[in-house]
Amino acid sequence: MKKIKKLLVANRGEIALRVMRSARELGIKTVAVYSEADRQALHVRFADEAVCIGPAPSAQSYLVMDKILEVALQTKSDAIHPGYGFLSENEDFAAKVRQKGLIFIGPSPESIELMGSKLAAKAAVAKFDVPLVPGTSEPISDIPAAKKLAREIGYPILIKASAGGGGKGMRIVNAESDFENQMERAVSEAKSAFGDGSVFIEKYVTQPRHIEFQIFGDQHGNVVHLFERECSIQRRHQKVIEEAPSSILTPELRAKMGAAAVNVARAANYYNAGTVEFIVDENLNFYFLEMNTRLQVEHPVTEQITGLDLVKLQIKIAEGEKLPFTQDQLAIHGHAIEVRVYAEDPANNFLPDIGTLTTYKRPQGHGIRVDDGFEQGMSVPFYYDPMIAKMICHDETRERAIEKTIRAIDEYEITGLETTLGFCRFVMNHQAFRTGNFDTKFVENYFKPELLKQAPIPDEEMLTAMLAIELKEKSRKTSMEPANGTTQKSNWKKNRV
Ligand code: MV4
Repeated sequence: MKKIKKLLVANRGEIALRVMRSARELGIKTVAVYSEADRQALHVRFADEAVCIGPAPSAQSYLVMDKILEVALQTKSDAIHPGYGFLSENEDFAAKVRQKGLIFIGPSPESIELMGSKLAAKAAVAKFDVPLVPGTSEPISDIPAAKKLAREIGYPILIKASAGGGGKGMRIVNAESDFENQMERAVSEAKSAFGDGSVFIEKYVTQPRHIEFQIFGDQHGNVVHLFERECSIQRRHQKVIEEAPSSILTPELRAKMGAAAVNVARAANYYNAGTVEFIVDENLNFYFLEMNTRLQVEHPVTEQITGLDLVKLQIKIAEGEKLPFTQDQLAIHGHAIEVRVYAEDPANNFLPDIGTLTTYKRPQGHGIRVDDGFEQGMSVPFYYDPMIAKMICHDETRERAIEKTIRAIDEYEITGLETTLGFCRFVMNHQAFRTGNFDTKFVENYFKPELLKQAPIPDEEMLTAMLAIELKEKSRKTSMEPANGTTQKSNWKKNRV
């Protein structure tokens, strides 16, 4: 057990601030690193010490391992927190941090490496009774053999790059006539993008929901899950809205998926925070997709429903402490929704919109949390991710959390650039979202920029649906029935409007 007295945060923006706040509460000194574009950034001002590590482009600053390690040693830091993105899932960085005698706040380099290879991950978890999408767990290169397999699995199928992830390097094949062409493209794309041309094939689940489980392990072999997050509202594989819990999980299915998520962690000898991604099909079959070996952007929704500070937990575990609770001591409290406020124009294909926050006023009130890295008058630099803020609303039920989110969006004042706030209000008001009948194709199926122009007026049908949900919610409180009338055999897809 080694107590951390000083922590270097190898990141920027809201997550750097979020990590430093928890560190400070634990009496840990903080060190910021920053690029020349971030001299005035809030994470630099918040930290006890700050060191410039290079020019604006991240390849010359936030991604330069040796520079960051040098600053950690110079400032006599004991540990490094990588946040998300940048070096957070780089096994070489995690290994180098250790070689310098420092603590990496995250899993072992071996766990990061294992999960970085989608094929190695599938092979490892297959032995632990974790459901996988029908397909191959070996790289496939022989075209006739691959075609035969694809025919057995049944079209449509998906070709995925082993070194890919997060939707990168995926190709859908609808018919055998298209197979050879797509396979050749997938291999050459994977080679040039990742330096590894290994691909595999899976049955394509056409309308999946994306449900992920937060897991936590300590260095003594204990692993728990902190329930799920529903992340189906995305565009270009980028999440915009996340919530917990998911309205389609029954307590039984939650327990089953949670146990599978814990098994994924066990298969990787995993410790610290991690996320196990599943897709769930219309019959509520669930399949393991991949594991993210970092703290995720959307971790606050889990914090709101569990009452835990995940960063503090990460630090304690990195110090060698045991998990302070067992699975049966954890429970879900209420419902939390996160909306991501990006400097993007939803009316223009969600293209980044850089500029200055001429007005920036956060919403306030009970159950509202805003994690951001900006103040009024600051500009959103074009070098990095255009996320301005995450707003997390927490209330007793899903319906109340939705109402609170709408109220808070209306209260949020941002001028000077376009944001995703209006799009998020559109989602909150949409019947498919309200009733829980949506999947990863929500944006594709329902969103048109014109819809943002008129204020949505709930029609009679909508009011009736809302009333029905309200009544259901009331009776559920006493009967312990799952939300939205879902039973083991859900009909969330059949009800689509
Ligand atoms: C899939 C799939 C359907 N079938 N695999 C996208 C991100 C990466 N984690 C894997 N992804 C998918 N894998 C099979 N066999 C659909 C997706 C997918 C998706 C998954 C989660 C959230 C959003 C998505 C959007 C498009 C495709």
